[in-house]
Amino acid sequence: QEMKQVQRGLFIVFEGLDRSGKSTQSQRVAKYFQEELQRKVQNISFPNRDTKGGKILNDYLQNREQKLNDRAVHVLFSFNRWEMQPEIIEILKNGTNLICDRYAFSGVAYSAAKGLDFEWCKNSDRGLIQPDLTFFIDVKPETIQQRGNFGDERYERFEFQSKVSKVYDSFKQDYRDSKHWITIEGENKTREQVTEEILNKITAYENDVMPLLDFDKMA
Ligand code: Z5A
Ligand code: MG
Repeated sequence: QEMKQVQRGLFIVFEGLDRSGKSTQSQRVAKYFQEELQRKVQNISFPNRDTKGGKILNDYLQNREQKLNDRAVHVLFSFNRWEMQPEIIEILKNGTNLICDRYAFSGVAYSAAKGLDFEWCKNSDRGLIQPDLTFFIDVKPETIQQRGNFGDERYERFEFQSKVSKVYDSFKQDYRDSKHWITIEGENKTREQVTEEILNKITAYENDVMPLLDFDKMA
C-alpha cells in the first residue's frame, strides 16, 4: 500500500533591526512563492500581538505597561513563540511554506541589548522548532534612523538599536559557516535587489541542503 507523502513546507525567518526591511521582504518573498511559483505560503510575525501573551507584549511595546521587569518581558516574548508552536508545525506539515517576520534571535538580541546575559537569554527558546533559513538583513543603525516612522515604540531609539546591532553581530559571527543563517548586506540596495538575493539563496538551499535533512525528526 502506497503512503501519500507530503513534502513539508520551508520555514523561513527574517531578522534584523527595526526598519531594516523584514516586513517588506517577507511580503515580497511570499508574493513570489504564491504568484510566480504557485506554491502554498503563509506569513506570520513575532510578536504575535493577538494571543494572550501577545496582548501584554503589545501594551508593553506601546508603553502602556510599565511594571514588567526585563526578565519577565524576555520570557513573555518566548512564551509568545511557544504559544504559536502547534500552529507552526501544523502549517509546515501541511506542506505550506512559512515566512516568519522575527523569531528567537530577536528575543535574544533585544534582551541582551538591555544587559541580560546572552546565554541566559537563549534558554527559554531552546527546543522551539528551528527555521530552515534565517535571513539577517544587515543594515546600520544610522540607516534605519532615516526610514519612516522610526521612534514610535519603546525600543526605537538610536543608542538602543546600536546595542541590538552588536548582539546581531555576534550571531553573524557564530553562524558564519552555517547553512541555516544567511546575512544579507542591506546597505545601498533597492528592495528588489534584496529580494533577488534572498530568492537565489532559497533556491540554492532547496537544491543543495534540504534533501540532506531528516524531516522525520521534526517535532
Ligand atoms: N522584540 C523583542 O524585543 N523580542 C522578541 O522576541 C521579538 C521582538 C520577537 C516590535 O517588533 C518590537 O518587538 C521590536 C523588537 C521587539 N522592537 N523594536 N523597536 P516589530 O517586528 O513589530 O517591529 P519592528 O521590526 O521594530 O519594525 P518594522 O517597522 O516592522 O521593521 P521592518 O519590518 O524591518 O521594516 P519594513 O516595514 O519592511 O521597512 C521599514 C521602512 O523602510 C519602510 O518604509 C520600507 O518601505 C523601507 N525600506 C525597506 N527596504 C528598503 C530598502 N532596501 N531601501 C530603502 N528603504 C527600504
Ligand atoms: Mg515589520
